[in-house]
Amino acid sequence: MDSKQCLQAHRDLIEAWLQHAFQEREPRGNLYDAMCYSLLAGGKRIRPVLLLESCRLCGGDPEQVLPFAGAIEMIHTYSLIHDDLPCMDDDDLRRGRPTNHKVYGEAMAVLAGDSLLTAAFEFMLEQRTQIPPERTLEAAGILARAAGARGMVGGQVLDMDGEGRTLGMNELEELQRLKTGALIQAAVEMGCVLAGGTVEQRAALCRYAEHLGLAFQIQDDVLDVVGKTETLGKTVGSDAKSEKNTFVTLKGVEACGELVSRLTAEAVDALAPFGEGAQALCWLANTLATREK
Ligand code: GRG
Repeated sequence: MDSKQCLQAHRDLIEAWLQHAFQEREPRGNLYDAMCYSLLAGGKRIRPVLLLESCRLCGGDPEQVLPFAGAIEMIHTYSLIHDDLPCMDDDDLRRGRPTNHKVYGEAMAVLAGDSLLTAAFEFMLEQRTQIPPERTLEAAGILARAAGARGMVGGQVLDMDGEGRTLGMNELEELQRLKTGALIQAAVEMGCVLAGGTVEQRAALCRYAEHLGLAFQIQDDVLDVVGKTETLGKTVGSDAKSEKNTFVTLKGVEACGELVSRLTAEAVDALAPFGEGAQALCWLANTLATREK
């Protein structure tokens, strides 16, 4: 199996697991529909794939850790639902479809996000797998920390605080390290911990994720600008959202491209201790760096 096939197999596993996650439903109005509307809307599934592949790389069985991979995608999805709300980014479209609140209303979108966040912990702690309890607890702790005030939510707050003023490169990196990077790093750490990986393996995966997370966000900023320029014929900085602090507003598209290449090379270097085994993670880093959406 080559790298692409290996990661596609992980993606198929997580898609199938997510499809069945909320099959048993209590009568709760359209809460479950709202949750599944966003969860099953066909995202790239980068975080669960990172978790499953890190687990495999450290000697674990990806199928055994599916509830953890599903949990991280649920938390990612909740963050997108809440981020799209009128009180935050006020977006109408996500993954090519109307945003959750446009379909189900604001109150239900808040609740769908809340339920996905709590369901994540329910699935991880249910213990239906063969994973030893101490590894389960450690993995759940990693995710809790990465998702909350010391991670993703904290990054969102720094982002809000930075609105209306120009952030420096260090401030922007710190913000993105939390907002986007924390979940990406949690994914690889959880995979390693669940597989019973070594301290050295965990450190190497963390270095990989740190560089990958930053490269991913910078590329996202570039695609945002390039997409807008191409579809609307607008120039950078010509609408309200372009006024946000991004790597492109700070450095320009060209410098961002160079930064993404450098960070991707560093992510790949970090995996040297794994040798040939890390091919799929290297392929993923290079693919994300050159992605067009
Ligand atoms: C509102 C609690 C709360 C947190 C918001 C992560 C976040 C913090 C907001 C999401 C908005 C955003 C543009 C974040 C930057 C990270 C990013 C590029 C998210 C999109 O992730 P992908 O590309 O999305 O993995 P898909 O759709 O493929 O899953």
